Amino acid sequence: MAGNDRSPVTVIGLGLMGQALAAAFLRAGHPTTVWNRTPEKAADLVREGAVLAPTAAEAVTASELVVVCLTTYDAMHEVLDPLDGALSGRVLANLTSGSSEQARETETWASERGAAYLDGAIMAIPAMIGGDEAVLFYSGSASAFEKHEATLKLLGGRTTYVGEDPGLAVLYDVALLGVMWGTLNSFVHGAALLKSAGIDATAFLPWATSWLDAVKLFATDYAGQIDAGDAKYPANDAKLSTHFASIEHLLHESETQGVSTELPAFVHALVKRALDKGHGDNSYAAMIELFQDPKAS
Ligand code: FVH
Repeated sequence: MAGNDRSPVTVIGLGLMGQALAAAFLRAGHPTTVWNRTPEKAADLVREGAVLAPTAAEAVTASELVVVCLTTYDAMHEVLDPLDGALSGRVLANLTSGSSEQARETETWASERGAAYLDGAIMAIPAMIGGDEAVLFYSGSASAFEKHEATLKLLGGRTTYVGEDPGLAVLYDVALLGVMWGTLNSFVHGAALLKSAGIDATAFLPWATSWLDAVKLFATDYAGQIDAGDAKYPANDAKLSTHFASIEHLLHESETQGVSTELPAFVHALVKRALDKGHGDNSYAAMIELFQDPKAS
């Protein structure tokens, strides 16, 4: 029986994340088999009821659903390549971080061994696993996800299947990380500007976070404009030329306040390119054309 309330699960890899994954399955009452290169790391899980398989092959054959969480895809191949026949009929849910290219290659590799493949990306730290806010993306075999959805959702309340292309989970993951770094860099740069005038970052924080609500509204409009695909980008809120003038202010203030200009100079150069391409009267969504055409940069 697979995919029912208490179907067996195997977890390969008991690092910080793998242990959290196995613990979540155990808490929900799933018979959980674990394997780790260093078996001592299974001690707590075994006390909680997990079965420690003596070999990776025995771990894999203990359950239809095999969750893998290792450092790299190379490590995954080191562990699973020698098993071959054992993988047949299994659903491999690989939560190891890698590239979309590796995810696609691994789907081919798994299907050659008779296994269905799901590539997953975890947008959470171990302490969040099993919680309502933990986001996990899966892509690959739709039927495998459907069959094991209830079990996989035990790892995070915001577990989402994003499509058949196994590379998609990784792409969602890195795109969201990009949003995080873009936002954090801007926040820290803004904090540096205010610090230069004696204002604490904690005083800036509520303004920064409420400003993100406004940014959410802008992005909502831009997402529709990008998807329309008609290159119209109506400036419903502000023209790119208006943005450009404000970016020049940010650049100027950074210079005069003795704060690094690296970040605003980068944004300035990007937006300048869009203006040079004739997008001055468009919305900020027109910037998509720069990112979609790296050769033109
Ligand atoms: N920890 C986190 O917050 C993040 C969140 C987002 C995504 N990740 C990814 O999860 C993968 C594992 O991360 P981790 O935090 O569990 O990492 P470690 O604690 O360092 O555990 C690594 C496990 O991999 C095993 N391992 C490594 N190389 C090999 C190998 N050649 N053969 C067999 N096993 C290998 C290692 O085994 P051992 O050292 O205990 O014997 C651990 O089980 C990772 O892709 C993150 O990016 C986590």
